[in-house]
Amino acid sequence: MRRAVCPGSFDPITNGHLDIIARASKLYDVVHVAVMINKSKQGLFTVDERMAMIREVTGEYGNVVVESHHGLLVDFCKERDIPAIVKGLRAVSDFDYELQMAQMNNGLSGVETLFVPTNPTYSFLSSSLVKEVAAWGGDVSHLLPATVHRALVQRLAEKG
Ligand code: COD
Repeated sequence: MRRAVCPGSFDPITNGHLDIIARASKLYDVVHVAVMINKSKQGLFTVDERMAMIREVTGEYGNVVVESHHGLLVDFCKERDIPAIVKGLRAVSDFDYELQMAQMNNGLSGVETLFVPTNPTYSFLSSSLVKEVAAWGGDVSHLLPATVHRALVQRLAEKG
């Protein structure tokens, strides 16, 4: 059984994330989507809300398992016997940090990181930018799955 993990904050999941998960799901038997918990970062959505949204929008793939983890990504991998991390690369600006993490993770546990070039349609897309644009009333509906977009608009309205 070939397993891989797509890790992230997913606050919330965007079409850029989804594109990488969909492509990984064609390459591996099982893809674990790991919502990594960062207690020092207050998210717009709770971890449970993020997981529910990811489950909903990845349900059609059939081989995606959505989980959360507090701690090191390499420990998540070790506990589940996952040999590969799949990451999307948007631009050169992503590369430096992603390379550092890939090398650190490999040094810690031998886990490999595979980089998938982003779909150019989403190369500028990040959860934080989407939240910022939406908070100022910009239209981000084409950048998120419809259910996620509705949840984002509602959450921002609740927050005032
Ligand atoms: N196109 C393609 N891919 C994308 C796009 C896009 N538009 N947007 C995001 N992605 C991919 C990237 O691969 C990105 O890395 C991943 O999705 C997750 O993105 P985010 O923004 O949801 O999450 P980040 O960048 O906050 O995630 C960082 C991690 C949580 C993966 C990292 O900090 C981590 O592994 N933390 C766990 C603790 C740990 O092990 N630390 C040591 C690391 S060496």
